[in-house]
Amino acid sequence: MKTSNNVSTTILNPQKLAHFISTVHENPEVLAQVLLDSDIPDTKAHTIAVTGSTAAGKSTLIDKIIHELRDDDLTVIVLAIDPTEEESGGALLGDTIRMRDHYSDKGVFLRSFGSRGASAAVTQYLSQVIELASHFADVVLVETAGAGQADTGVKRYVDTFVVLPDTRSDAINLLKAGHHRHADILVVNVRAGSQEDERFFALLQSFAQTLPPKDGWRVPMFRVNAETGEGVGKLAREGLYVHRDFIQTP
Ligand SMILES: Nc1nc2c(ncn2[C@@H]2O[C@H](COP(=O)(O)OP(=O)(O)O)[C@@H](O)[C@H]2O)c(=O)[nH]1
Ligand SMILES: [Mg+2]
Repeated sequence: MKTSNNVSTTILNPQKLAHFISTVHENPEVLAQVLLDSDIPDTKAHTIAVTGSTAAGKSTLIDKIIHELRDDDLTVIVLAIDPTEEESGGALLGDTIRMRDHYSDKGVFLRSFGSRGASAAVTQYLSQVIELASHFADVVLVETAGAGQADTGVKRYVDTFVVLPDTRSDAINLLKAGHHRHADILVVNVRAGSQEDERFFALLQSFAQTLPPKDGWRVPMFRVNAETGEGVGKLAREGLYVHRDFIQTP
C-alpha cells in the first residue's frame, strides 16, 4: 500500500472521503452504493481500535502512534468517538485537539464524532465509516469513547483491538470479564513518577501471562509513556505491525 519512500504521501482524496463520511453518517444504507464509486480503490487499510476508560491517555497515545506511522511513510485516518462533544456541524475538535501536530500533514486525516449519547461507545454508523475510510489510507485508527469494560463492540469492525486498561484497576477488575480480555494488544500508559501506574503495570504483566493464546496469537503487552512517546515506536513495530502481518498470514 505504500506509494513512495518519503513522507510526502497524501491521504487519497480527502474531500471525497469527508463528503462520503457525511453521506454515510446521514444515511448508513448508502454505503454499498458509495463504495461502487469507481474512484475508490479496493485496497484496504490496517484498521486499529484503541479503547480504554476516559483519561487513560488514548488520544495522547494516538498522537504518538501517528508520528511513528508517518515515519514509516504510512498514511493515517483517525476516527475519534468523543463522548464529551455533541455534533456541531462537523467542526468538532475534542479528542483530535491532542493530535494537532498533524493538522497540516496531508498524509493524516482526523475526524471526531459525537457519540450521541449512545450507551455503547460504538456509534451506529461507525462500522460503515471504518469500512469507507479503509479504502483511503494505509492505516485507520479508531478511538472509542471508553464507555467501560463491556465495550468490546468495536472489536468486530477492526483488525487489531488495542486496550489501555485503567491503571486504577485492581486484580478483581482484571479477573472480571472486561474489554482487556478481548485485547489483541495491551498497552499500559505509565505516567512518569506514578507509583500507582507502576504497580498496575506489574500486576498486568502477571495477568497477561495467564491469557491463553487466541488462534495462535499471544497477546503482547507494551509499556508506554503517552506524554513523551516513550515505548510507542516499539508498540508500533513489535505490536501493531506484527499483528497486522499475523492476521494477513493465511
Ligand atoms: N503526565 C502524563 N499525562 C498524561 C499521559 N497520558 C495522558 N495524559 C494526560 O491525561 C489527560 C487525558 O489524556 P487523553 O489522551 O485525552 O485521554 P483519553 O480520554 O483516554 O483520550 C490529558 O490531560 C493528558 O495530557 C502521560 O503519559 N503522562
Ligand atoms: Mg480521547
